[in-house]
Amino acid sequence: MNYLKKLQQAYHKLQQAKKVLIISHTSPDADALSSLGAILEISHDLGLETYAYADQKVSSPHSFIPHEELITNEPPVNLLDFDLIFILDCGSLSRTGLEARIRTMLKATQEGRTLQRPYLIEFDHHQAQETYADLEIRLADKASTTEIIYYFLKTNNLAITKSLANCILIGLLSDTGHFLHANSSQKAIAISSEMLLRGASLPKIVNYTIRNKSFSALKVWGQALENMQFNAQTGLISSALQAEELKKLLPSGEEVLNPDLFGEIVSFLSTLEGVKVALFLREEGQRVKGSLRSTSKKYDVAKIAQNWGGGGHQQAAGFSLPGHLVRIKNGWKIVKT
Ligand SMILES: [Mn+2]
Repeated sequence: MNYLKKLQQAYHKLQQAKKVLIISHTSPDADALSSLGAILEISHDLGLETYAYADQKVSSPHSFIPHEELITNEPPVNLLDFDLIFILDCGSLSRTGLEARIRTMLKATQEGRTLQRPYLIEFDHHQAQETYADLEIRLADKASTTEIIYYFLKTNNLAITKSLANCILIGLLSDTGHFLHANSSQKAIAISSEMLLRGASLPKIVNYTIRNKSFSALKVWGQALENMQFNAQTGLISSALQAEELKKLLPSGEEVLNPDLFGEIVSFLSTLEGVKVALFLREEGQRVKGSLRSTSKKYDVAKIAQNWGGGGHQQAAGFSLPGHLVRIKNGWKIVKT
């Protein structure tokens, strides 16, 4: 089935539903949140009851994403209360924050212990890791999940309101690094232009996505640059921040960092001349989180991230490993705690 047919089927399922659970990935970025916002609006227009969830979502006092106030980090009580689950921009089940519960539910119906469960629809632009949804719309050549939502609206002849236009443009701008990354296709730029014609506000989005750094966040940038290492032979640039360093820069309770910050830092590292791959590591809780960028399609960082249980795109990927960081000569080592 081609993807336009699948998008029609997805809308058909949504029209039939009464109560829909909409999920995006843990520590949601702007594409994740604006995808949630868009599907929330479309569901409300159909008169559905909705529950929108993203694990570890921080509430932002300056929310600029339409309907963001309706997205919670409180997991839903019972998955079987819903007749439809929309999974957006997640890459894999492990990033939904509900992996164990969804697997248990799928197993229970497979084994006939539960007769009915919600229908699963997935919209995603990450490379495939596993197939679990009843209807999977995975388009790895699309710049953002909101680009897929644009095709969803078009194929089903749905009106693109000003707030939907803002959602689509926010996802496109943030996932293409404001049209600097290789995924800034002609189509992505054409859709963005159409969204402006439909009332999306570029200056407002740029203000929130670029001119959004706090004082402490810039201090974190400074320390990350201070710690950077470059190997001219391999073309690998790396930097890391230990929990101790982060704690010093962010006096307790002062603020929660924007989850996009570390992605922006690793993207900036990759701008050094001669870099092939950039790696940024940070300690968070009992884990080390890594972000990778590559400067050319020749170096597939999604494959590197997959080796460590993560995933992502060819030129931007991430992973998370249990352990902590130890400084060694010319770099860092991840040591099991
Ligand atoms: Mn995305």
